[in-house]
Amino acid sequence: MTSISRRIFLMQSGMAAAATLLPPSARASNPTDLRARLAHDPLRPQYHLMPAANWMNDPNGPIFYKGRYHMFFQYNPNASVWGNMHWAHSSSPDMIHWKHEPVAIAPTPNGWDRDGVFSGCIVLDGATPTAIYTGVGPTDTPADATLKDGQHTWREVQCLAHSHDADLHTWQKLPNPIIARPPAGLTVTGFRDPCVWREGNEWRMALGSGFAGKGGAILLYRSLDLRQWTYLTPLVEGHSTGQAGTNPIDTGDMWECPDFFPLGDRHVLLISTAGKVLWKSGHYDGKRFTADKEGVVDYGAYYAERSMLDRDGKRVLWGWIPERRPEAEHRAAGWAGVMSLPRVLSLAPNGQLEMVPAPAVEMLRGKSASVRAAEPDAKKKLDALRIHDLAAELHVECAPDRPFTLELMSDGGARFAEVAYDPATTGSELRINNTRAAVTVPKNQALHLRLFVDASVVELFANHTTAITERIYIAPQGTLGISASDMSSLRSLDLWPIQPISKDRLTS
Ligand code: DQQ
Repeated sequence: MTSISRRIFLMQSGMAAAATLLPPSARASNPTDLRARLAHDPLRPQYHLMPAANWMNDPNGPIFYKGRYHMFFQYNPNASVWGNMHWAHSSSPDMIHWKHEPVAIAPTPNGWDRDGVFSGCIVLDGATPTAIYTGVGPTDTPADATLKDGQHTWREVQCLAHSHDADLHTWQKLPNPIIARPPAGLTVTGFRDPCVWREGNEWRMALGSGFAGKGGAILLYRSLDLRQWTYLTPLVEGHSTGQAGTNPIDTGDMWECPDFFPLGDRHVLLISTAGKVLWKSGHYDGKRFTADKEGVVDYGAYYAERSMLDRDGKRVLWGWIPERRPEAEHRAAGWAGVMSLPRVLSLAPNGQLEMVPAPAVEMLRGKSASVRAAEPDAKKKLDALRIHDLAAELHVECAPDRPFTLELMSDGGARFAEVAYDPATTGSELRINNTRAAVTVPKNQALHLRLFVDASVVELFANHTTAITERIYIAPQGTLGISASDMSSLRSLDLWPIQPISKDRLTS
């Protein structure tokens, strides 16, 4: 029995879907033990989406459809390391509480995606949900290779699958790719991760790519029917980073996971390269995108972004939170990768990308505790605050013109996280542990920090413009306390316990 048919068999035979997500080593020995270990692993987040076990990476094709949110993501059903990519599927009424659904799209043996169902998007073709993704497979000739990263040599093609069931459980693939090779005459550094949108009576596709020796690029295609595609032009091109390296992702010469959409009176392009998600805002004339402002979406562990419109038409961004510990450790742990919290995007009048955690996250808050600096017993109140079970949200407002440090310490006095702000360190004013970011506080405003602690994941937001996602592999005994370096810089602090989204750490 192949691993795919074994999974289908297990699901049909009535076993819980989550149980089928366990690594083979555990299935062979004692699945209950591994399930219990995963359910009690204090490093596993409790209110971020993640599979019950094994490896996940990029969000794929998030969509609000028939009253539910559907999230698909890169998933290895066999191990907690990258490889054998499938599209896993989870659904939610609110973008916060998730239910794991059966794996949506698996590689077809001997098919164009036999070596991996890579990232992509979902659009509605009339009323039909249609997934457009990159399939990878072996090359027939060396000229077919579009992915060469020093470890793999693969041919990448763009594939289409559609679904006709309301729950998006079953997907039918077209037998052949919709785009089988890069445009003639271009030597590309990669050819993947389609982002498709409707434009007038046509479809458009932005595809992640780059030109050898010249830098990252996004290729623009058009189609009338999602099946026949014509290459138009590079939507936008970068510059060579000049860095040497065998993997064009590491050198920044390949742009992965493009996401392109109108926002405010402009267009925004998001790309992933060299371990970071970058944003560009500017103007699109139907063929070329000219950016005049750019920045970093998240300075920490955050990659392979993908956005969608929520039920109210707001632009919501998702990203993959990768591990930051050695592979041997996450292989042994039996899980790797977490989905970020949803973030609502907007554009400031000057073209700056702004980002806040989706208001829906607030539904998880428990009873708040607050400290106002003006209160005489502020320090005493701060000392009494406790974060239980590494699941909390903090709001901190502090003076913009003075250095300030906030520490989260275990009862035993060990440091879990240090958040520091120093307006004098231009370009890296904000820091959490060893990760730094730029934050500029506008005149007459305070510095506002929002911190989401969820086991080994901490998402930090500053003034709508800056984010750092940090991984912290410390599981303190007991609670965490909070201390501030300078009570006169601290204007206020609010703390909420955050409720887990599932009774164990496995999600339903
Ligand atoms: N992950 C996918 C690719 C994409 C990369 C493969 C980005 O489609 O380029 O798992 O993390």
